[in-house]
Amino acid sequence: MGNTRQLTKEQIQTYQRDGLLHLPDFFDPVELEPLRRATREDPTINGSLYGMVDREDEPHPICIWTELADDIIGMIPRMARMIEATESLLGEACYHWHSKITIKPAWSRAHVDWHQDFASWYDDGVPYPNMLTAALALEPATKANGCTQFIPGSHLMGRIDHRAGDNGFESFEPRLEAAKETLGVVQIELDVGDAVFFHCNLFHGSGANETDSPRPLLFSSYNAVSNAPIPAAQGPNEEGAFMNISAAERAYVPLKKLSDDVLRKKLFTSAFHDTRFKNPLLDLGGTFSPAVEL
Ligand SMILES: O=C(O)CCC(=O)C(=O)O
Ligand SMILES: [Fe+2]
Repeated sequence: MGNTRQLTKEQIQTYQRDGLLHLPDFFDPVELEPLRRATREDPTINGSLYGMVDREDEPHPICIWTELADDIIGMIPRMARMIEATESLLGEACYHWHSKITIKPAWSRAHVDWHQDFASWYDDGVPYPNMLTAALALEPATKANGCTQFIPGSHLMGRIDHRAGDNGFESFEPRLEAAKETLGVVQIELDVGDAVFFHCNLFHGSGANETDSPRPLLFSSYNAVSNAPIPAAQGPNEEGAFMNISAAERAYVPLKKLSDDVLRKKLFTSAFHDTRFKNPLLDLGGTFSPAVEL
């Protein structure tokens, strides 16, 4: 069974215009049920969650991995529909960059502050903003539980410097506010199995969870094969450094595509027990808080 979900020309044009493409029913909830159940039973994801702190110091739990094991979370990023949709949008072959599960706990005030993912990937030495992320819902993501929000079209603003320059001047906030004003914010609600693919320069973030159940999302990020990092161009990458991700893990490694029926056929070893998650270097400072218990 090959890819059951080829993107149309119109969908590719939508992604190019908006920097995002919402794909309802990208996975059948039946395929995701074992991962959904495992995440409900062990919301610590095998004790691998760390808090990414927002501006108010509230920890937003995430776990991150680069190597793809034969468990469900190592197989999903290799499935034909994921890779082929990504390659249609990037316009060339892709490789896996990293994947994450972010869990917004019940009644959590933690935000994911507005950001562009390419801000940190640029500091990994990546030359072109030809990268994207696919977000996949393991439980419904709603306005009430803090679904991810986006500023459609903001990827066309390019990468916006989020650090003050030599003269102490920083234009991130005014540019972000102008983008919100002129382009508007969309909150993308997702049902189980729905996906949203988004460009690495698209502004996004998410708000509080005002419900009594957690909001887990699986994010898989990909780079174009021709766009592997330039080692000499690496900068001070907060995310990569804190999460202890090496240059070798960012380099191009061929991605072996799996058939689209691996979840239906239950060909996985476990839900997430074979993945080697990254552990943050907590001594580097305040971006991550220690392991989060849910
Ligand atoms: O969990 C979310 O809503 C967004 C997470 C995100 O954008 C990130 O981890 O880069
Ligand atoms: Fe992000």
